Amino acid sequence: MIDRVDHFRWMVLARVLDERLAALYRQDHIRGGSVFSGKGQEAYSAAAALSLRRWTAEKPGDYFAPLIRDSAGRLAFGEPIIDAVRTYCGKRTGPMRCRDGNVHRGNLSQGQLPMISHLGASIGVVDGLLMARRHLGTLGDSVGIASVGDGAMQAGAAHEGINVAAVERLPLILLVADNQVSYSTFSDRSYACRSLIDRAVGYGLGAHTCDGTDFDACRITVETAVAAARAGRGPQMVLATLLRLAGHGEHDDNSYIGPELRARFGDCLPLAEARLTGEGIATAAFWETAKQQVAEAVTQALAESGPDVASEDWTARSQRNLTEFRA
Ligand SMILES: Cc1ncc(C[n+]2csc(CCOP(=O)(O)OP(=O)(O)O)c2C)c(N)n1
Repeated sequence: MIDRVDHFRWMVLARVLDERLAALYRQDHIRGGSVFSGKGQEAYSAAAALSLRRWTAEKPGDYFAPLIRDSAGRLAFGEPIIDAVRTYCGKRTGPMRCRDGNVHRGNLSQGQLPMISHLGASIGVVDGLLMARRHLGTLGDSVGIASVGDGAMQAGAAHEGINVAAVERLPLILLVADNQVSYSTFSDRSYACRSLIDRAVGYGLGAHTCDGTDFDACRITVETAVAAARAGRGPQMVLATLLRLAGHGEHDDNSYIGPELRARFGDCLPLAEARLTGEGIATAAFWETAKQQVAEAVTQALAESGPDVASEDWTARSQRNLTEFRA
């Protein structure tokens, strides 16, 4: 079972990191495109990653295909803070060594997929990894999470990926965050069914829903879905309902989100903090530690250099030992 205070700790770290990255964007330190915030989605994202098994030297673990709102999940699944800062700031020491910017980073050897597209393409990639491991006889009870938004659920790639997972009974958890808006298109212009969870029946997926602003509900729901997939009960869909609390990216001021929508949804972080504080659990130290960890990563990354275009050989990351670039 996930420790709920630990869950909160990852939420805080993600919020602090996202806010610092947004500040770096405004200070013109970002080289890899825009900055994308997971503000409001930390509870759901961290719950997902904490339900997964990390990889060890001896044993492969689960897969996590995060999206642009998944800072919390990335961190909770083991991504070093500095990997995010180095990638966003275009440092050759970053995990993608400047071949990819901002959110297009990952580490396959840790089961964390580099994001290829926000619009559903990662579902088929997780399917493929799970099928490959099944064919090799190394899948065991591993599972994979593919994270998507309400907009991505309308894309053809998502349909194909979900259908294959269902037909092959893959241990996939389709993690859907309906945050009411895809870029600036509201959900009522994205789909006409009552709720996206209705689609689970049509595809043949297990169905789970939660209030994405309630960190306890997120944790319990995602853990249940992951346990079902791990136990061989086929692919599971989880739908969290919440509101995107930032712009699509930092270039977008989010002004099209009206007061009614804002009034309908809370922010998972203060809600979780109030609950913990009410139970006598002190939270201030989590903020202090997170700010210090993020500040250290930013100071280090900003002091590092970008790629030397003339000397880089641009071979794939998998073919080179990263440590030589960090020396
Ligand atoms: C094929 C394609 N079309 C359009 C885009 C631009 N785009 C990126 S994210 C996005 C909206 C995604 O919305 P949603 O899936 O709801 O996720 P959210 O951003 O709300 O987390 C769009 C239109 C893209 N990346 N790829």
